[in-house]
Amino acid sequence: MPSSYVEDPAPGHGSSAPRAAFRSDAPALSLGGDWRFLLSPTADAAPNGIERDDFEDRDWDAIPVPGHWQLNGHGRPAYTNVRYPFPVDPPHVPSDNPTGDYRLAFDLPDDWPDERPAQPAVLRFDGIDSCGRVWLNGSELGVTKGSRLPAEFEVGPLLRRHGNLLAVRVHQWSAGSYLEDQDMWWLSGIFRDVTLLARPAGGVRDYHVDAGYDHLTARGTLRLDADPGVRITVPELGIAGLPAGQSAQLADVRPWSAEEPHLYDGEVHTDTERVPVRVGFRTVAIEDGQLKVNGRRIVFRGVNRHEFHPESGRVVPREFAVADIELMKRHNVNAVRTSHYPPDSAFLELCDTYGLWVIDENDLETHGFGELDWRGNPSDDPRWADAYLDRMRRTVERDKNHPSVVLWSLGNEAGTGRNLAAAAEWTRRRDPTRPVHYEGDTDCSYTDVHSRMYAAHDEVDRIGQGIEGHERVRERPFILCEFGHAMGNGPGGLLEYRELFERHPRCQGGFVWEWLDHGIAQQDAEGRAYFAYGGDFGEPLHDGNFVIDGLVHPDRTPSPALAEFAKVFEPVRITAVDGALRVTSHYDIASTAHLVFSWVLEEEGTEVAHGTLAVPPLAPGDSADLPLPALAATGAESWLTVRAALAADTSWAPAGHVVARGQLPVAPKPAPVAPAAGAALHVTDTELRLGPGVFDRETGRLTALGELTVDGPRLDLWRAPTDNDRGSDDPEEAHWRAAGLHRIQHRLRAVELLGDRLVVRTRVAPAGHGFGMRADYHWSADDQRLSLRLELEPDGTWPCTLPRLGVRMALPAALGGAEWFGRGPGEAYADSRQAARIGRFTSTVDALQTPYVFPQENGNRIDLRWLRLTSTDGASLRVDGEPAFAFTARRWTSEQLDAATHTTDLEPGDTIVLNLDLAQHGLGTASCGPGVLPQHRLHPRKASLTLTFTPSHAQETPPR
Ligand code: IPT
Repeated sequence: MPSSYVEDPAPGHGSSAPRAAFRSDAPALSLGGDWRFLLSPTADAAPNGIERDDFEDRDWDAIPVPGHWQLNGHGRPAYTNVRYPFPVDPPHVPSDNPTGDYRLAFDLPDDWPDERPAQPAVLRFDGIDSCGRVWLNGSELGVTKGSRLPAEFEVGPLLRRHGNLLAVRVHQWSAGSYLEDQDMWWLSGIFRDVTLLARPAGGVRDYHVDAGYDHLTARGTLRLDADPGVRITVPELGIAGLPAGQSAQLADVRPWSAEEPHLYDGEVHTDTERVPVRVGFRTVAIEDGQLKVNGRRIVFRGVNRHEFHPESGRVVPREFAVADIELMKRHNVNAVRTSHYPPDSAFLELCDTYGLWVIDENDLETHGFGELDWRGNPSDDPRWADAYLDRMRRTVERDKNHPSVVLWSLGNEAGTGRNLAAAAEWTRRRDPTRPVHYEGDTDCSYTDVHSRMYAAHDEVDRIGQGIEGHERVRERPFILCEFGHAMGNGPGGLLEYRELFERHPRCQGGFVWEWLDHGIAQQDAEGRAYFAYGGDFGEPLHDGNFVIDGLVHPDRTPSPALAEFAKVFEPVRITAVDGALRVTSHYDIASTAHLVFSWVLEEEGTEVAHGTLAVPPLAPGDSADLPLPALAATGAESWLTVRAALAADTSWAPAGHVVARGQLPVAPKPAPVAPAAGAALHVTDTELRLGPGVFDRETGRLTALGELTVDGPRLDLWRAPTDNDRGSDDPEEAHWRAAGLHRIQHRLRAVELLGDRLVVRTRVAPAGHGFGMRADYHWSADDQRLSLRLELEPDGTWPCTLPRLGVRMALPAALGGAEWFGRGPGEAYADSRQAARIGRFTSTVDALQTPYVFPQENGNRIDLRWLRLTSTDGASLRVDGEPAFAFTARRWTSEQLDAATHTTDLEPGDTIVLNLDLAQHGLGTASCGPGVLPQHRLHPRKASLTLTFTPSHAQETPPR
């Protein structure tokens, strides 16, 4: 029989009232480190008496606290998205309820205050997943639930100078698990800090610093709410000992914002305790249907952030939190939704300091009830009312002093019901300074902000026009609490969302799902590193790689999508308008005075001139038109690149960091290079020779280019489907496979020898279908160059779009270097191409690959004028294209990429597979959200592409 507290829907018990998280000058003892640990398969199997001093734990293992037992050699992680990994039988949990017993013996440090009667002290747990029962020195302190929320227990009278014994029994499953169905790994244990805090008599129990800003008068109002006797001092503002309950009016304060996070250092204090505080003045309001901070409309250019580390799970070392924030700021992210629970408090301190708007979300999700049409959903069941309120209180009380927090969120995907409405009401009463958010309240009956997830562009447009949704929501600010599902390669369509946020004042941005891939670092049998996802730990029920959907890879390497985000949401836009240069500020609050502007002129990607630009400081929304720098006429294709960079170092990036960039064409591409012509066709029994090209006599296939052995090029329509191709109820991939695009056949219609030209006519089609594509290869050459004009024409009625349209060829593996003039440096697709600029780039075939945790199409470079692949011995192959083309180059085929499920499945073969494309289908975000927008879809069409191949020889080895 399970212990009653485990299955009790009520919150835990025995802990003290929730309060703000803070560190003071009172003594504190971190209890992190190695604890003794025993994992039992069920609660009943756990030993009796672990709280007793004389209990023998010599056979137990050591385990780090904070930590998850599944990532420290006990049990295994499991991933489910929506479904509960146990029967939905609330509030019951499985009998097989892994139970971890933790024991720690500790002494008080010598300088710990020693008073009679005993000095008060609290034992603080910042997070135990999912339910912990706690004893100190044989006495039970209580039970805590609410995994990502703190619990404090009074322990003063129980403490001993030496030989304290702390015991904690942690159950993997509890009634609380029904409220914690967030889309993430199920990971258990004491995973946040444990601290013993001395509580001086007459100290600061709790406090709320309310610091408002009136943008009309530039006045700040500072008010401290706390017990009588508590005071606040902020020297810079001349505030010395303002007592709790009083407020001070302050002229000319510098407000706090995500763009200018000004904080005033101060202290909340009593005679016996001092708490350092950082005060940020700002006022959040909803006016005219818009969310405003300090009187200004703000736009969330945000991300959803889970707490995750590839080795330690939801134990996130501080330097990783800092790295996250620096990466966000450097990529023009200005907001975070703490999906779907309050993060470690340290993260919010960093948001205050660096400047990010935060939606702080309660630790609550009951998504799995959706599978039952929300029958029995705790959100509307009175038995869970206390638990809902308890969680919300612990969130708000803990985090109320952070200026970065501008909205409270009741939770995520928990249906709707009275318990949520009550939580909203309590929150509004407790903290009238921040609006309440919850996406599931679709008609805003108890929330302040209209929020949706994954709404398609046209729907957002209708919302912006005020012609969609309940009457009440039409007057509210609108945000996308989730959009742009960043699973695998994608999302596409961010630019079109940004345009909507600019068109409609009430559409105030959103939060990309999500910040990072939750891949768990593993090694295969050969010791090769890879990242694991759902199913890799033998889970009977799992949701595969749906947990790999971030803008950064698990090790925080930015994915191409993050570069796209940075470009789409850049705070300054640089464009060409009627021969002038227009600079527009898209900051919400800051002026552009902190930026310096510079320009570079490049001819065919090589810098020929540069200079600086004097741009007057612009207020938000303003723009300036500047004359173009006087530039000498050039013969080659030339582009002017203008950059806006930080003038001085900031906390998140050094001076010179580029925040925005624009490119203007200066001199167009000269007339296209004429295809090679004039060389005669030589015919032997087995071969056709045309300039540097050698063809198979029978099939007309190219077999050599000069000294390079090649195979192809042949028409190719397939790509390894992306997660977005595979997603949605009506996946593009299913149509492609049904049409047989992954198994097309090439029928030779004719090989025509026409003097100085070779024409190879084919029809390309999948088995079992009547439609196909005529692909005719028109070859001509001179002595050095071989040109192909590919003529394509659909035949019959095609049922679907095409993954790609181009040719594939095999090249010697030695051609592992790449240089091109076109867009780069990163990958780009039709609907995710803002980050790719025109330039000359170098890379290697290996470095061209984006190692998506779940392998799929990647690495496409677009708008190439030319490409050169090189080998270390000096051999090379240059390809010029008309029109511009795209390429991917890999050491494996699309079919191998398609079959791979982990990065370690990709083994280099003995050729390089080069795809040269006219186009690829866009990416979209159908893995969760809308598919590819009509303008980015690739339909079968009549098309022509000219490619000129110029091979060059390996350098001869110099004589010895
Ligand atoms: C949405 C969830 O809120 C989020 O946690 C995550 O699971 C995301 O989907 C997909 O990765 S809910 C979905 C039903 C729209």
